[in-house]
Amino acid sequence: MDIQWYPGHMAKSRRQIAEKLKLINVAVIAVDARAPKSTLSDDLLTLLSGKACVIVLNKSDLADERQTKLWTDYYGKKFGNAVSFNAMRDPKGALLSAVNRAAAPVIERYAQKGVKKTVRVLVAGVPNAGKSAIINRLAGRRSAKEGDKPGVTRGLQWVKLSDNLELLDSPGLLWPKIESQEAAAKIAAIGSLKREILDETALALALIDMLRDAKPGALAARYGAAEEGAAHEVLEAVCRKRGFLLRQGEADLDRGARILLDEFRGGRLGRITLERFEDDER
Ligand SMILES: Nc1nc2c(ncn2[C@@H]2O[C@H](COP(=O)(O)OP(=O)(O)OP(=O)(O)O)[C@@H](O)[C@H]2O)c(=O)[nH]1
Ligand SMILES: [Mg+2]
Repeated sequence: MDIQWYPGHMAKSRRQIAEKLKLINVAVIAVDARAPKSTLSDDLLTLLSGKACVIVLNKSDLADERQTKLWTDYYGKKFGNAVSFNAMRDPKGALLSAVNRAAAPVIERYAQKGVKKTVRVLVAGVPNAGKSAIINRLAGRRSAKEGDKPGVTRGLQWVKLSDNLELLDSPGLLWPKIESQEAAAKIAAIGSLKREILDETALALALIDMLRDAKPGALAARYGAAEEGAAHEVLEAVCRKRGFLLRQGEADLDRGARILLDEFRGGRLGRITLERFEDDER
């Protein structure tokens, strides 16, 4: 599978974020807990270098709990602050504390001059990671537009939490050059790339391999089909089990692919992390 992914407007979004950086005291970087490595962009880290950061492993409800803990601990040590989060459900306390911890030195500096500082927090990350949902959770209201597809947030938007805390929502960012097709496939599998730019059948075949590696037995348990053999045989078996057949009795692979992607993304195959902490070379 060959993924090409950098739409023209992303360079503009990156520029818009860069223009606002002077105002920003803390950067909340939203990564997807199902792919905590591939969704943490080096390009974004470079853009934000020097800022106090909080890494949020969002959508933790869809990821393997143990893996999320390992990755959160690791990022906490590496970047100072990291929390796992479910923007649909979790109370905001732990994340707010992490933001306040990250902001503390700035607040302190201003306090010494007798000034009460408004802390400005950028929320950034790959498309569809849940940036707007995180903001809404922190705000306790639907201030930012959310949606279950990438590219929902189009421009920068300030959301005021209180007199001394403001959040900046931003459009999802990818980076110009794909370093690894493997990472790109994971980013695609979790739903951070637009459907229109993907060969979904090829992606579903790649996802079958990822799933067999990340959680053996998950495919068999969900679809009642053998998960050994070539990926296309597994997809075919899924189609047959679900009755996705074309007129001549052939498996409707495109339909099966779409369902598999949707069900994985919706957590129907269980809580799965595609990047095992133990496997990573650090
Ligand atoms: N299960 C689950 N779903 C989540 C979580 N956070 C966000 N979502 C859902 O994921 C989808 C994407 O959320 P958004 O907040 O729009 O994501 P975003 O990062 O702002 O996306 P863009 O603006 O398109 O870059 C929405 O359907 C959210 O309801 C989470 O922690 N768990
Ligand atoms: Mg958004």
